[in-house]
Amino acid sequence: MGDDARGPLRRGSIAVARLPARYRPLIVRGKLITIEGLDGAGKSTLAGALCEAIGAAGLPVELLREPGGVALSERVRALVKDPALEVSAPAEALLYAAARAQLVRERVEPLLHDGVHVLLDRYVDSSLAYQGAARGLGVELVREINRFATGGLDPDRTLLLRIDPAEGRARQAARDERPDRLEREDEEFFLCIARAYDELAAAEPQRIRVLDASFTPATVLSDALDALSDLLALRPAARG
Ligand code: ATM
Repeated sequence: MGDDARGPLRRGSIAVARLPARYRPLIVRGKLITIEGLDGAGKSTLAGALCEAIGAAGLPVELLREPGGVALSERVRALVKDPALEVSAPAEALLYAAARAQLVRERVEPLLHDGVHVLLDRYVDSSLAYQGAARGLGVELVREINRFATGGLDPDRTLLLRIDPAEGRARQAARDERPDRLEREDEEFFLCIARAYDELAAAEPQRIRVLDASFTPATVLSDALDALSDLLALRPAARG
């Protein structure tokens, strides 16, 4: 028996006892849930609240972010956000894809294999909207690059936090942080991303559930749990 075969592991807010190897085939694969939207839509707030709510419902869950989540990808995050660097559109798309490739192999796939649900703050749809549409590389080309990067790992469900780009910008400005390289782009860039997200959602309504991000965080959380209830078999009580 390998040394990873037993012992409690912290997963989100609950402890999961690992099963001996012979019971591994009985573990149901975890679900990959991604959260998307413009900056200022409240993705991180929702992601944290969702992780707590799913953990409180007794399900193993882990929250990760993109780009990031593992050492290599956190370093790529610092690169792509650095306003001092010149980064061409193809380089940008490949950097995000490289960060994703590492995260998928090092963390996401092993967690899903262990039956842990993974909540991911941004994933391939971000690249389709930002690099494919707004940077003008083409959604299909960027999709292809990412198929290679992820080995074809698609989300089981995606929550798209929809916000008016001007409101997103205002919320972002109110945070009083130095804008990163992408946040310095003009209004048209963010309008283009918002349109691209809408098109992606219209093309895949079963996977991508659109949530109105102008509501309060509590309402957005409740809407998100409704949008995940079938996937995670959540009982109404778990949805507060
Ligand atoms: P946040 O963690 O603040 O979402 O930062 C990630 C930035 O990287 C965000 N920038 N803005 N504005 C969106 C951008 N991004 C991409 O352009 N493509 C991607 O594939 C991902 C994951 C993020």
